[in-house]
Amino acid sequence: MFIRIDDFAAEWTSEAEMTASVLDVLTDASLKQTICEGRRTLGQIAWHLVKSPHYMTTLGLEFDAPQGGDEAPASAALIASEYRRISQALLHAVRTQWNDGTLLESVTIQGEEWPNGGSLRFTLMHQAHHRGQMTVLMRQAGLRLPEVYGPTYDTWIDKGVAPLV
Ligand code: NI
Repeated sequence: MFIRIDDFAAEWTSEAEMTASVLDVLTDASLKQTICEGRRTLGQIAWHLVKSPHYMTTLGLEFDAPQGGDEAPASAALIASEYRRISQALLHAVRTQWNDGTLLESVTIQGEEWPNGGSLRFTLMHQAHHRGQMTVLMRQAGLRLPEVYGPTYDTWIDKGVAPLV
């Protein structure tokens, strides 16, 4: 969990940039790529990443929800721009409405005590989890992936290095 706002801010800023770089590669057509028949699409997972930071308002933070409803938009550009807005809104809310002491305060969520600093950590891990799901679907949709935590197959090739198996 986070015990300092500055630590969260640094990590969120870096992770949000990675997420935005992944969302920027999406095309409208690729949003229809599915995990398997009848299950979530790439567009739905991307939209889940845009909507989920707003769950933090249940812990007392106040900021605007993303535009649009529960249904994933058909526009990849809209998903990416709404993500940038919501990720900055979350950070701004944490910086201006909470302090280091608030991170130690707990909220009961479904019968469990969650310190706010733990909820912020969960939000980051949850985002990384779904971002990883997205990159697999994006490859299956024929998109070229950006580097997230290291080189991709394509960037190894660009460097003249045999990709790791
Ligand atoms: Ni989720």
